[in-house]
Amino acid sequence: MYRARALVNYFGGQGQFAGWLLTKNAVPGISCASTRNYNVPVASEPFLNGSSSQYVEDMYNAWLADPASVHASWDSFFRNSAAGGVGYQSPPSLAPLGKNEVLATSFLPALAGATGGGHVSEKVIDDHLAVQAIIRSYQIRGHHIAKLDPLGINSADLDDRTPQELLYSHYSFEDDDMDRTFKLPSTTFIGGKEKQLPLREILRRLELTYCRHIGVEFMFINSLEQCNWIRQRLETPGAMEIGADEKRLILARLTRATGFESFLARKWSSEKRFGLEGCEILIPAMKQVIDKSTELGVESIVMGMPHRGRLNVLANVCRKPLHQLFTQFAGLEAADDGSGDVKYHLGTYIERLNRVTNKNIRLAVVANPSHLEAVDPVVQGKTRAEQFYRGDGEGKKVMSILLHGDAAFCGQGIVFETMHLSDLPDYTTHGTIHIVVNNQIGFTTDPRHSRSSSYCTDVARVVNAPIFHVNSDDPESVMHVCNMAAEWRSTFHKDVVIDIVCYRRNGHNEIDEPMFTQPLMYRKIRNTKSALEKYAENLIKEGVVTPDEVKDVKSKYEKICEDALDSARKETHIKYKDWLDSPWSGFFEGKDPLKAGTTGVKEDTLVHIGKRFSSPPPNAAEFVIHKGIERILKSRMEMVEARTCDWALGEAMAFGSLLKEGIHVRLSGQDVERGTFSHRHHVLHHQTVDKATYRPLCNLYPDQAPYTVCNSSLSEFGVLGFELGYSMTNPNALVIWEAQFGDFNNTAQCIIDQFISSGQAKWVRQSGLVMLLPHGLEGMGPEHSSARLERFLQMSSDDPDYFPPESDEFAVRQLHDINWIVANCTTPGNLFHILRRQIALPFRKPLILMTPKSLLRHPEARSSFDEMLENTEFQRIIPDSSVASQSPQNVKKVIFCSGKVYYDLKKAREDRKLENDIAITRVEQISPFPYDLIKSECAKYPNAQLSWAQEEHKNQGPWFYVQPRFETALTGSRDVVTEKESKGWFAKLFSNKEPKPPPEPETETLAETRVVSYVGRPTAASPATGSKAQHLKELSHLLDDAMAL
Ligand SMILES: Cc1ncc(C[n+]2csc(CCOP(=O)(O)OP(=O)(O)O)c2C)c(N)n1
Ligand SMILES: [Mg+2]
Repeated sequence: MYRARALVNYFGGQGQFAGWLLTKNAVPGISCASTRNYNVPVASEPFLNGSSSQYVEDMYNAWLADPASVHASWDSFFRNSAAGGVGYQSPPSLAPLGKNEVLATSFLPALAGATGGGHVSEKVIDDHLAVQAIIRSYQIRGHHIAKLDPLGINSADLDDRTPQELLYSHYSFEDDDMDRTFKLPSTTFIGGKEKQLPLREILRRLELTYCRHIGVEFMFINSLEQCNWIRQRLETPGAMEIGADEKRLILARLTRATGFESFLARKWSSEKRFGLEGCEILIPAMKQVIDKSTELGVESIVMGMPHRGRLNVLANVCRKPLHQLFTQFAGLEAADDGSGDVKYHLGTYIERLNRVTNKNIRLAVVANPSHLEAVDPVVQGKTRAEQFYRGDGEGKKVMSILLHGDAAFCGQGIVFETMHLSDLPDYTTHGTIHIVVNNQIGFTTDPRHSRSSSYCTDVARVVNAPIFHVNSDDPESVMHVCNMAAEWRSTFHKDVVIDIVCYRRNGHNEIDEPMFTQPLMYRKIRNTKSALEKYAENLIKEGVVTPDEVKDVKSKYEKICEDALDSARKETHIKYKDWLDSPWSGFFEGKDPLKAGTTGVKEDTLVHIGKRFSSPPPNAAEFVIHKGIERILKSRMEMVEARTCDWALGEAMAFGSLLKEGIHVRLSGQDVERGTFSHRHHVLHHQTVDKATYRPLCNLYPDQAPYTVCNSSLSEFGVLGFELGYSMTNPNALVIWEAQFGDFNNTAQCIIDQFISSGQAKWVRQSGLVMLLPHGLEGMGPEHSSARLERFLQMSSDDPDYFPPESDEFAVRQLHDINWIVANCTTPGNLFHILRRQIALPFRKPLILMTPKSLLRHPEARSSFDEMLENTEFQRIIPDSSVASQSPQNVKKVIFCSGKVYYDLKKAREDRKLENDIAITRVEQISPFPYDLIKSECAKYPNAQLSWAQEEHKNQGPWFYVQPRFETALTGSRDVVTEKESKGWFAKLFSNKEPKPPPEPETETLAETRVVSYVGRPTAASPATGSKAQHLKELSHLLDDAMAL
C-alpha cells in the first residue's frame, strides 16, 4: 500500500529529483514513450505486486493522457487519489498470506528496536517500508541505469530514462533523511553482518551492486529461493573481490584472445575471419564458465556459436592446434571427401585436461551453417543425447553453452523455439548457459531498428532465466557473472543468460567499412583503448603485475603463433576430418563398408513383440483403459494371431526388434505418442488416475534398450533440429522425427537444407535421422496433402545421367554415395525393413519417409509375417504380382508409381478388368533411384508402353526426379565408364570393393525407342484443391488416364 501511496504522492507532488542520480545518467536519450491501452480486466491484475509499480506508473501516464484508456476501476482509483483521497481500500483478507507477503505490523517490534524502542509512529513504518521499496526497486530495475556500454554512448535497454522508483525523492525522503539508520529487510544482503545501515550507505551499496557494470534481471523469477540466491551472490559486501592470481589469469587469457586476433589480422589482413575485437573478453569468460562448471562436476560441454570469434574460441577455449587453424587460411585442397565449408563454420571435438581444475574435459563445438541460431536446437539435442547415454539424468556431467549475437538472438524465432524446449521432460538439457556477444550492432543495423524489446535478451524471460548484462570492459565483473551463471546452472539446472555488452572494433567483417553507416559509434571506437590495454593498466596501477610481465605474456603468445604458422606452412592438404564435432569412434572400424546386415527377424520375435504390443498393462485389473483402446488392442491381437501387420504393428515390430537388439529408439514430434491419426497408441492412459500411463514398447524384454516416445512442443524447426543433434551423438540408435502432417516440415526448412541434406558433404558428419512425413492427396486441402516430396528429391545428390555399375553391392553402394534416402512405402512389411535397414547399414544416412494417412487403416495395406522373416529384406521396388506379371509379353502398359496411389490404381484396374493388360509396379525407394530394378522391370514387359502415375501435380511429386532417371535406366548412361573418383579418408574406408564393370545395354532398340509418359494431375501452384468434390474429380480423371490403353 505504501508504494501505491508513494506513487500517488509522486504524481501529485512531481519531480523532487536528486542530483546524484541525475548526473550519473546524463546520456543522450532515446525516447520511446508510447501510450498503451491498459483497459484490461481488473481481475487479472494482482494488485501492486512486487514488480507492478512500473505498470501502475505507466497506467497513470496513460490515464493522464486519456482517462478512458484504463479500466473504470483504475479511473476511479486515480481520480480519488488525485483528489487527495484514498485510492483503493482492499477488503480484509481471509486468505493466508502468500509466500512473499509480510504483514506491516510484523515489522513493529523490529522497528521499535531500530528506533530506540517505545512508540512507533506511522511515519517510521512508512519510511521503513519505503526503504524496503527502494531496495526492491534497485533489485528490479537497477539494471536500467547500470553502466553497461563500454563506449558510453548507448543504453543497453534502449531507454535512457531513470526509473522513478530509483529516486529516493520518489518516496518522500529529503536530503536530511540520508543519515537516518534503517533496519534492513530479509530480502537484501547488502548489510553483510550489519542488520541496519544509514540510508546513504544503503543507496551506495545498492548502486554498487546493481548500477555499476553488472545489470541483472532476475526479479521476475517466481521463486523466492532463486531470487535470494542471486541477491546473496551479488549484494554481499566483497562478493566480487578476487585475488591477484585470478587477476593475472584473466590478464593472460585476455592477452591470448587479443593476440590471436591481431596475429590473424597481421598475417591475413584481407581474409574474412569475423574477428572478436571489441569483445575479446568472451574468451576468458567462456573459460571461466568452463572452469567453474568443471569444478562443479561437468565433464563434457557441447557448444554452439555463430561466426563472430569462432576461430578464437577454437584456438583459445578448445585449444585446437593452432597450425590446423592456420592451414585453413592457406587455400589448400582437402584430403578428404565432401565439399567442405568455410573456416568459421567448422566444428571440432577435443578432449583435454583442464589445467585449472586438473580434471579431464571434453569440448565439442558443433559445426553450423551461416543461418544464425539454427544450430541452437542441434546443440541441445546432442547434449541431451550425451546426457542420456551417460545416464546423466540431471545434467550434472554434460552441459551446453550457446553463444549468440545480439541481433540474431532477438531476431531469430528459433531462439524462442529452443528456449521452450528447455524445461520439457524429454528435451531438457537441465540448463543451458547462453552468452550473448552484444556488440550493439547487427551487420549495419543498430538495435533501435532490430528489435522492439528493451534488451536483446528479453526472449529468455519467458523461461524465467536470470539475465546478467555486463560491461565487457570490466573483466572482473564479467568473470563474476560467469561464475554465477555456472553455479546457477549447477544449482537449479535452468537456463541463464550472460549478455556481454561490448562493441565491434571493425566492420561486420574485416573488409567492411563501418563508417558508412555508424560514423559516430566508430569515431568513438577508434578512440577507445582495447579491454586488454585498460585492464593491464589497471593491474599495473594496482601493483598486481609489472609492465614487463605484461609484455612478456604477450610476446610469448606471439612466439607460439609464429611457431604454429611455421608448421602450418609445411602442410600440403587440409583434412575435414580434423574438424569433426561428433566422432563415432569404433563405429566404422572393422566393418565391411559395403555389407549391410540383414533386416528380417525370427517369427518368435514378431509374435512376442506383437503380443506385448497388443496386451493391456500387466496390472490390467487396476489400470482402466479406454474402451476404444481395448478394441484396438483386441484387433491387434487378432492380427498377430493371423500373422499379419497393419501399419502401426509393422512400425512397432521394427522398433521392438531393434530395442531387443540393444538399439535405443526415440520417436519425437507433435502428438506422436498417440499418432496424429490415432493409429499408434504407444502410451496408454489410465482413465481415472492422472498421469498414470503404460508404454508397451518399454516393456518387451527385461534387457531391451530404452524406448523414448515423446510428444514435442508445437515446433518443427526447433524439434527437428533437436532430433538431428540427438542422432549425431551415437550411431547405434534409431532417432525419428515425425511431422504432424508432412506439409508442416517446411517451417524446419533450414534444418533440412543446411544440416540434413548437406551435413555430411560440408562437415563429414553422418546422421541416420528418420523423418516421417504424412503425405498424400486425400481431399484434405492444400495444407494437409503434401510433404513436398519434390523438394527432397530435388536435393538428392545422385546424378540423373549416371547409371552406376551393376554389382551385388549396387544397392548399398548407391546408399553409401548419396546424401539421403527418400522413400514412400506401401506396405507395413517394407516400412519394417526400411526402418531396420537404417541400423543394418555400415554407415548412416538420413531417411526421408513419406508416410500414409488412409493407408494406416486400408484393409489391403497389410503384410504377412512372411514378409518380415529372416530371409526377407527391404524391397526397393515391388514388382507387379498380378496375372499381368505371369504373361508379361501380353502386357500393354506398365504403370510405375509410388505411395498410396498404387491402391487407387489397383482398384481401377480391377474395376475395369484390365489385370491382363496392365502391370503396376511400385517404386518404394525413390532416391537413390533403383536403376537396376527399373531396367529389368522394363525389360520384363517388352511390348508394354511405360507410364509414371502420380497423384501429385505434374510440377510436384516425383515426376521431375524420375523422368530423366527412367531414361538413364532405359538407355544406359553416358557417364557409365567414368566411375566417380573417390578420395579421402572416408572413401578409402569404403574402397576395398571395386565395382564390376557395367554390362552392355541389353538391346539397342529397347534403349532407343522406349520412353516413360506422365499420368497425373496437371501443373498447379497449390499442392491440392480445397474442395473435396474437385479432389475426387481429379482422381477419377487420373485413373481414367492411367487405365487408357
Ligand atoms: C538467418 C540469417 N539471416 C541473415 C544472415 C546474414 N547475417 C550474417 S551476420 C548478420 C548480423 C548478425 O548480427 P549479430 O547477431 O548481432 O552478430 P554480430 O555479427 O554482430 O556478432 C547477418 C544479418 C545470416 N547469417 N543468417
Ligand atoms: Mg551484433
